[in-house]
Amino acid sequence: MIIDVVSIFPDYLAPLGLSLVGKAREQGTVTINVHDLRQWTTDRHRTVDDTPLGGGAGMVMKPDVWGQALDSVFAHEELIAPHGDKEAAGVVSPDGAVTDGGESPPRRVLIIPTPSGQSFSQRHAHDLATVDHIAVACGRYEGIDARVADHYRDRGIEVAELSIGDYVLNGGEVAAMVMIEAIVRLIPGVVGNPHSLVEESHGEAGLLEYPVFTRPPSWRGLDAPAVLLSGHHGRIARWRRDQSLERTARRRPDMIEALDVTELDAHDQAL
Ligand code: 6GU
Repeated sequence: MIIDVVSIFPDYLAPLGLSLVGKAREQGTVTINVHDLRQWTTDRHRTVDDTPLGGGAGMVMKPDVWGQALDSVFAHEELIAPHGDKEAAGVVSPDGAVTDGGESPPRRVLIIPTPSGQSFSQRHAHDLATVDHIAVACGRYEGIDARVADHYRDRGIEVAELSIGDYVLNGGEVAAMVMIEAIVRLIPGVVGNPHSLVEESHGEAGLLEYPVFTRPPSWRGLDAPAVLLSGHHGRIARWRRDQSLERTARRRPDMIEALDVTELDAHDQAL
């Protein structure tokens, strides 16, 4: 996967060199390029914004500068991963298997982080983890001229305007990092133990994760639940299931409403 991030504060994205995402980059599982939007300005002041048409507070990011930036980033992709020749482009697993036969055209998505977008969820993360090329357009001020999204959609690029929650940040950079981390950890081989992806909160069960404990069994007068020390796998699974349900009901009643009852029952029968 290739991810191109465009921002007027490229240094803001430095944490993408650390930890799990940093390791995935070193391994070559993902290529992340961070670009300074101002390199695509042409005026002496390197202007990226202008006053809103129709009036109002704040500034709007200029479509011409974003157009130059995103044209460049999406053109670049063809050079790196020529359509139909992924093997030559180096998309080969360490064991030599080619990930994709090269029959399908590369999937390209433009993510525009914005507080007025759809809510980014684990479902989006799973879907975006299968994309060949993601460009992330980080806006500041009051946002990016709306024609930018329309233009790339018209050109056949999937455009996802996504919010990370109901609060306002100063720009898209932190939201971009949140989404990139959620996506990259779902690419096969990035998280060491694939089982840790299965049971986690917001996974398939639609429930929050149960509470977890480790040694010592007693700490500052607090005992870990005895069932976890029983060695009885069936009782442990049942207890964890109950804890997940109780925790979800208390903390996220909206998630209980959304549960598929048939699926829930099927899962419970198996315990
Ligand atoms: Cl994606 N951007 C900004 N600026 N603020 C946000 C957000 C995104 N998601 C929640 N708040």
